[in-house]
Amino acid sequence: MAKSKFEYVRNFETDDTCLRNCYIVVRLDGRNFHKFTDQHKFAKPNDNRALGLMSRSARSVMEELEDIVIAYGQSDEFSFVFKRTSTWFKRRASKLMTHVASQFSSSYVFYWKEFFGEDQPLLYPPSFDGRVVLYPSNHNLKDYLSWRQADCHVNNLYNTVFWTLVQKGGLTTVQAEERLKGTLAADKNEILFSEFNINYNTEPAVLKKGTTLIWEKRDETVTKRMKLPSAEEKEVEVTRSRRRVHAHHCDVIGEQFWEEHPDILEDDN
Ligand code: DGT
Ligand code: MG
Ligand code: MG
Ligand code: MG
Ligand code: MG
Repeated sequence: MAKSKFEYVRNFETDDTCLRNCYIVVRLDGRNFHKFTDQHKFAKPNDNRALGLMSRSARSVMEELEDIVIAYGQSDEFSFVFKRTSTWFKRRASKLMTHVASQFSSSYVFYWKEFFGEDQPLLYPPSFDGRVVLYPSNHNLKDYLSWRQADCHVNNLYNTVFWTLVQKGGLTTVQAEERLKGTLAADKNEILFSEFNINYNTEPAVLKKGTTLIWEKRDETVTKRMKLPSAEEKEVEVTRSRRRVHAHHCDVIGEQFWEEHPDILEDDN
């Protein structure tokens, strides 16, 4: 077929192919969630319904898109890591990022009711920004995930003390902020423990560590009805190994997680 005279405009498209051998990380972050969480009456500092919905949406991203080996989320953000050998969408950054962002956003809306029920309707369409970052080594990728998990820890400790001072200590938000100025992690732990009898270490792991999603093979047993030659039906148990996305709320900064799940990362050489 002859090319139209308009065809040349295609050459204006820029090449955004991600460098070979690198892990492709797409990080999403809720747009203006300060307002969104306020208007939808999210519990402070952490809303379990919201965390569940974030996780559910991230699982849908992993199940619907190809080659994501691990995802990590906390607060209003989620990072998705494509395997370094992925050739999905010819490694075009814009394609990968927009597919992740739109699959996540539509899932967030689609599953909203499952987590928030009828009492908290979705008041307006939320959106998520996305960015792509490439990491050339396992070391860099682990440091990236460690950075996000350290951020989760620092923010959660701060928010836990802050809202405890307000909700249980009767301080205003301004007074709580003043009280925490210049305090170190140990001071915050101490305020929680000595003034409110809260041991930060026993707070739920999902809040302290965030959520890590990975593919895992596990045995699953289901009961099936089988027709016997005699036309009788019989219930039998069938065990199959199934690969599914599983959530962990564990430390990813140390080596243990990576030693326990050696299939997530490919070798550096
Ligand atoms: P951005 O990302 O620049 O468009 O603006 P924001 O407002 O989304 O800022 P960001 O992403 O730095 O901070 C996340 C906001 O979401 C922050 O105001 C705290 C809020 N948030 C996240 N998870 C929860 C939650 O479980 N409960 C409540 N109450 N707020 C939450
Ligand atoms: Mg932001
Ligand atoms: Mg945000
Ligand atoms: Mg954020
Ligand atoms: Mg198309």
